[in-house]
This record gives sequence, C-alpha cells and structure tokens, in this order.
Amino acid sequence: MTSPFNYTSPTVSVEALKHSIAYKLMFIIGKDPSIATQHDWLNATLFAVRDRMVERWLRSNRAQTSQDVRQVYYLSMEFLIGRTLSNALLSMGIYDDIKQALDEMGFDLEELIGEENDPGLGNGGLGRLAACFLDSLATLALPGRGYGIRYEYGMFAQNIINGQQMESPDYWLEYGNPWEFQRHSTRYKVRFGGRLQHEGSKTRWLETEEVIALAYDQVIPGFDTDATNTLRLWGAQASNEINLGKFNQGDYFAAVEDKNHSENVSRVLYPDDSTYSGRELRLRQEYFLVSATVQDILNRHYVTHHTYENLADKIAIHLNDTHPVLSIPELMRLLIDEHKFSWEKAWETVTQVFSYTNHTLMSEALETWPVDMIGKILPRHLEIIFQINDHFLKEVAVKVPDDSGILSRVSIIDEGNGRRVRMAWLAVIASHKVNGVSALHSELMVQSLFVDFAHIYPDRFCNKTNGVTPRRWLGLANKPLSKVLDDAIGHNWRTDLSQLEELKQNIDYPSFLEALRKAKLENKKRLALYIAQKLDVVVDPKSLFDVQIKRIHEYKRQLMNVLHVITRYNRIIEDPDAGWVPRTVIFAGKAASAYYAAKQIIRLINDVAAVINEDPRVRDKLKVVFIPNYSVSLAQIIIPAADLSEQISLAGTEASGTSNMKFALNGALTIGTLDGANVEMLEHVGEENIFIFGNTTPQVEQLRRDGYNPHTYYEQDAELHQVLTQIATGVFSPNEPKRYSNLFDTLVNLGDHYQLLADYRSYVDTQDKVDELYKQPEEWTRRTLLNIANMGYFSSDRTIQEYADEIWNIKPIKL
Ligand code: 26Q
Repeated sequence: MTSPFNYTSPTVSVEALKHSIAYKLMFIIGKDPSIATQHDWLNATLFAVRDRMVERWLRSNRAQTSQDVRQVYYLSMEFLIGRTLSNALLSMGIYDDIKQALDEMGFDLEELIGEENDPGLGNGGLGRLAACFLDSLATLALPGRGYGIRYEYGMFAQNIINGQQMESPDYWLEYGNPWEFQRHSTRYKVRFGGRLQHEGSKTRWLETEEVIALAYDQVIPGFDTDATNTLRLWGAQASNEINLGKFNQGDYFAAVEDKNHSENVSRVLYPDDSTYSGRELRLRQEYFLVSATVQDILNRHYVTHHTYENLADKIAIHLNDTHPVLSIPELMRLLIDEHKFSWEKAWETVTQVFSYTNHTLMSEALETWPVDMIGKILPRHLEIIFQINDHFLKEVAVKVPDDSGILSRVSIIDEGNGRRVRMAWLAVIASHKVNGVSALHSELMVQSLFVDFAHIYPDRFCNKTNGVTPRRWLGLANKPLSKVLDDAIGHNWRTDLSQLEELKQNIDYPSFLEALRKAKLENKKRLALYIAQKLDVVVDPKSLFDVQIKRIHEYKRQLMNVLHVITRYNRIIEDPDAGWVPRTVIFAGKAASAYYAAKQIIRLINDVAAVINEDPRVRDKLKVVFIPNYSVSLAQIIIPAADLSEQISLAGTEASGTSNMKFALNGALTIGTLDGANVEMLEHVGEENIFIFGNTTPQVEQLRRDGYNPHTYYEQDAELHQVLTQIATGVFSPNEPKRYSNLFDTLVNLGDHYQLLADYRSYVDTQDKVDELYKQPEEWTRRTLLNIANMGYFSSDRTIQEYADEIWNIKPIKL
C-alpha cells in the first residue's frame, strides 16, 4: 500500500478545483453557499490553492532536509510581500484553470483577487527587496528562509483629508490570514531585563521578564518549479507565568496589563522617517526577532546534526540592514553561555556565518542605541558587545598602530554622543561580507561611512546591485505587455530575464511598436479609471503619465517635481497655444507620521493639484493627482501605466532605488539623476534612452564644500523665482497665505540641504526634452523598447545568484 503522505498532485482539472473550493467553503469557512459573502468565496479559493502549494512545500522541505545542504537565513524587520493569491496561481501555472472554475461558479477571479488584503509589513524599498529576494530564492531552488515579525498592525493606512495626510491603523488580520500556518509547538522564550551573575568564567542572566515568540509560517512558492521556501514570522504571546501568576493571586488587572505589555512587542511596525529615534519598544522588537530566530536556527541545526561544531559549514545568516544586528551578540551568548563554546571558537563561528547589507549612508538614519538602554534591556548582550569591541580594538591597534584617531572612530561605542552603540560598526566587524545595493552606493560606502573599515578589512566589502522579481513586476502586474512579449519571444523571460534582449530584433517593426503602445494605453486606461473612481478626477489616458511614487522624503525631492509642475503651469498660462504635450503628473507615497516637512510636501502637492485641476486655462494640458495609500498592490496598477519615471534624488543619497527598475521594465522612460542604480541603468540602456540631469555626486560634494548658496539661484533664475514666490505668498493656499513660508525658508534661506535649487534648471530643461520626444510616438516607443530589452540585469534572480555564489556559498537543492 502506498503511504497516504506520498501522493502526487491531485489532477488539477477545473472540475477538481471547483470541488475543492466548494469543499473549503463548507468545511473550512463553515458556510452555506447561499449565504457566503464574496470574501468567504475568496477565502475558500485561497484555501483550495494553498493545499496545492503545501504539497510542494512538504516535498521541498523533505528534499532540503535529506540533502543536508548549507542554507541561508534572511533576517529582516520588514517583508512587503504584497497580495499572494495571483502570484501563487501564476507560480503554479493554474491561473487560467482557477479563473475558469470560478467563472463556472459565477465569480470573477480578478474581482476576488482585488478583495485580498495586502499586508503592509514594511516601509518601502528595503521590505519589498526582501520579498523579491524570497521569490528569487524559491524560484532558483536555493535553500533559504525568511525570518521577520508578524506585526498586528502594518504600515498605517493613509487618507488624504483636506489635502493633508491622516493616518489610520492597519489591522490587517481582521478577517484572518488564510496563508499562515500557526505553529503551536514552535515557540521560544525571549527574555528582557534582569541582572547578571558571574561565577568564575560562567555568566548567568537572571530574573528576566519573558515573552513567548510563536511561529507563523507562510509558503513562498517558486515560479514554475516544485521548489518552495518558508517565510517565518514571529508573533508575541505573554508567557504562562504572566498569564497565571498574577491571575492566581487575584490581581486580574495587573495580569492583563502585563500581558498587554508583553504582546506589544509584535504589535506595530515602526515607520521610517530616516532620522533615527531610539525608541525602547523598537529595540525590544529587534531583539524579539533576533532571539527567536537564532534559537530556531540552532534548534533546527541540532535536530539534524546533533552538534553545533559544524554550524559554520551549514548556515549563513544575512542581516537586512542593521535592524537584526543583535543576532550577533545573541549567537555569541547562546554558543558561550548555553553550549560551552570558548570565546574564540564562538567568534570564529559568528564571523563565518554573518553577512550584512547596508541600505543607507545618511548618518542621521544610522542606528545607534544608548549604552544605558541596551544595558537595561539586554545586560548580557551589552557585556558581549563591549568584549567584541575590546578584542577588535586590540586587533586594530596592532594592525594600524600609527593613526591615533582611528581607534575612537572605529570603536563600536561612540563616546562622544552620550555613549551610544553603533550598530553598523558591530555588523561590519562581525560579518565576513558587507555589501551595498548599487555600484555607486557600494563605492561611496567604502569612501565615506566605512572608510576606516575598508582599510582594515579590504576584502570584506562588495556590491550587490538590487533587482526586482520579473514574475510580480511584469508577469503579474502587466498582463497586456506580458502577452506582447510572450508572442514575440516566448514565455521563458520570466525565469531568464536576459532573454528580453531578443526584443531588439523587433525594433524596426512598426506593428510591434504599435503592440507595445497599445499595451501601454490599456494600462493607462485602467489607471485612469482607478483615478476617476477614487479621486473623482478625470485624466486623459493619451496624456503623458509622469509618475513619482515612493516614500515622501526630502532627499527624494518630490518638492523639485512640484517646482517643475508649477513652472509648467505658469508657462501654459503665459502661452496657451504653444503646442503643449498634455501631461498627467501622478504622485503617491506615505510620509512618516512625525515627519513634518514630508507631510507639508504632501499638502503642497494636493494644494497645487486643486488649483491646477480647477483652472480652465490649463484644462487638458496639465493635471496633477496624489493617489492615497500607496502599497504594493497600488504599485502594480500604477507602474505599468507610466510613461515617465521620476528618479530625481540628490546624487549620493538614494542607495539604489528599485522602482526605477520596475518602471523601465514596464516600458517607461526614466528622468533621473546619477544616483543609486540609475547609474547602472544608464550603462545598460545607453544615454540616448534615458533622461539624465543634475549634478553628480562629486559636484554635489564640491558645492557643499564651496558653501552652497541657494539664494543666488533664487535671484538669478526668473522662472524659479516666480515659482518660489508663488508658493511663499499663498497662490496655492489662498486661505492661509503663510502655509508654506517654512518650506520656502528651508529652500531659500536655510541652506536647501538637498540642493533642489541647484538642480532645478537642468531638471526643467530636461523635462522639455521629454516633451519633444513624446511628440514623436514612434521614436518614444523605440526607446521604451530598448529600456525593456535592457532590463535583464535588474532581475532579482541575478542579484540572488550573486549573493548565493559570493556571500552565502549555497547551492540549489535537487528536486
Ligand atoms: C529604523 C529604526 C527605527 C524605525 C525605523 C527604522 C527604519 C525602517 C525602515 C529605517 C529604514 C527603513 C527602510 C529603509 C529603506 O527602505 N531603504 C531603501 O532600501 C532600498 C533597498 O535596498 C533601496 O533601494 C533604497 O534606495 C533605500 O532607501
């Protein structure tokens, strides 16, 4: 008799799917079809699809365990995975079958897909990168798992009320999360506080407060392969001691308070406002992730190997920024205090296991924690950090004896700043590889932030240019374009994006260019419909869609975009019949709730939009929209519809950017500075096919050194002068003329930190070139084709292959 667990996939026929969906509705959801809501049917469908993924998952896990290969653990405080259903259907190749099954049951798949919630468990680029990486790891059958936190509240929902951002909580678990498997028996104690007791060489950490970390697993399917991986998120639960202790003593309310306090640790995602603020709960969160994960890694290792001796051969731990960096002292602690390792052996293991990705050079965004705070919450870890530092500084003193300043510069403890622990330093010292996320960023990293470390450890630093998954960002988000590509070069670009090069053969076929244009128009119509429904603004799908969507940040310079919009507005009024190329300027993005300047930018965009969209003199020539509540699923609607992608950060500030890649892959042209991965995009597409403007990083630095004075630009450029005066005098805020006087001052009188005024002229002139090209649709489309065709390099499959080969040393499992 065959084992009941050894069966192969049930026939995935439409009939079988219909049967499963109906079955799930009754026996999992527990509802009669006659009263089931649309959401019930969605969940029934999710469960039916999930079953089919789970079979692969179990097979894949079995293969991985039996092959006993080295594997990577990717630690990240954020995973922005987006909606799961449609991605799962495409991965498994059952999209059309499910569509038909639902159709025959009287439902529209696309409509159900739109009902699925989009977990916002990340801030932006860093969290989305982690999600693209999981997709690529699975698709390449690489043994790896993601570890993160199951926040109850993700990124806040953004509402725009009277032009201003208002935040509301995102309780995304309201209707449950059908994709997760709660692992009741995979739970670890995470301890905080307490005191240390030293007995000889032994250290005991006593009288701690405890929280339980409970595992929730989600299947990550690879595309067109049986390979699947796991994303494990930790949720906090009060420990039984808390639950029972005070309850038994009759102190009911104290017990409930303690329970809440414990469970707060996974309650809410912290928003990134890029100026670092050391909040204690955030530190507890970081340790919560790290402690549960490291315990789990050790536990999983022990189950297969019955020893920790070979740990360094079998595991790699990757730190997505410094947020999980406490895993370094945590692994040291467990190896030394619990598993009897010597300091030297523990340290050797640690340095072979860890690697770290840096995502920012801006000093105000770097994580540093007060020594006192770490000492209070994690006394043993602080002790270990000091020991690591002592060992390291001794090593440096031997290596570089001459430079007197270096020891204080490279010390993990910043003595000058109220005594703080520099988390990035700790990450660099303990990792065998440290990478930046674009060529420029990695270069700047060793020249600026980590310059001393680059001298001490010249082989440690490397670059891994970011990438994006072509499955979600083309196959799923852009069905019309995918169809055009499939017809031209077949289906396989989804797993080998370099095949897009073959499209170049079609560059002289007008019918192919026409097909590209039609696909773009279809996407623009879809977005126009969305805008009409959500914002009650009518935009013309034939106008040039000029798009900037990303977190609102001064360094990203949405404000410079606004300066251009107002310039254009003025020019149209001045000369209405000058043959204007109609434009729709689209913004989306959230501002951290405490980031005043960013919120003012949102308000200004909306104020400007209100004036322009109402002005009969510009009518069809210019429209401005701010689409609220930006998310992964919104990005999937907006990006395919863009003609022009705005990547206009000040050179040297955006580590990489990843939406720049998604836009180009979807046939938008980029207007951008020589910043982040834009530099490499330029190299790949060629300078005729991208609009580059503005100062370069060395020019930016030069200007700063020479004493940059924005006031001269303000005085000498008449158009700029007019625009800034309009903002300052309330042309866009007539009810409150001084609303933007602060904003004006930051630009003109307070130093314009991100040099908007310096780049303004070159930006506006380049925008004129964009118009000229858009007037030649054939030529425009040829250039979009060359962008699409040259995006192969920016697949996250390429990025992950590089991490696998050059950092993690992992090989695919055989299935
Ligand atoms: C830290 C401490 C406390 C609270 C919040 C944070 C925090 C959270 C998220 C700090 C930073 C972030 C996110 C940073 C981020 O998204 N960086 C982006 O990473 C992308 C992927 O590498 C790059 O493409 C972008 O250039 C970079 O800005």
